[in-house]
Amino acid sequence: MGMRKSGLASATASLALTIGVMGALTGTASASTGAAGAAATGITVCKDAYEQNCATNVPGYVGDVLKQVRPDLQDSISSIRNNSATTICFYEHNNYVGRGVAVPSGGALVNLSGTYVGGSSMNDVISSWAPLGGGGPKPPPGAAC
Ligand SMILES: [Ca+2]
Repeated sequence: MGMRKSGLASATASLALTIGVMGALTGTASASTGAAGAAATGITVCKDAYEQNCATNVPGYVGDVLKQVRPDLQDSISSIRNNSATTICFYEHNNYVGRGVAVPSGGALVNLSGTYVGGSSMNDVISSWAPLGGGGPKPPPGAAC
């Protein structure tokens, strides 16, 4: 009797340990997927200035923010960070049309209210984006594209 209880307690402790280890491994696996996997584009778009209220690791090609990323971000993006490997051009209309603003690899625009293209601000207008073609020099953050 005492022996059975002890065996059960041991099995339970062993199971708990296994679950704990699995949890740790899963955490490690998902962290490394986040760093190197397809989902980690490094592109962050935010509803508010200074990188507040963000969607992280959004796709590199987004033709329609409302349908592909988050409905509330359509015409609402106020800051951007691009930690992808390429310059991304962010456009005011769907499907890569209209005024565009470049964000180079490793660059950010933390307050689009201060970024003017064609005489008006790029704040709360962005509706699509895509990598900027060509192998030329990187444009400065905020350059028209
Ligand atoms: Ca906004």
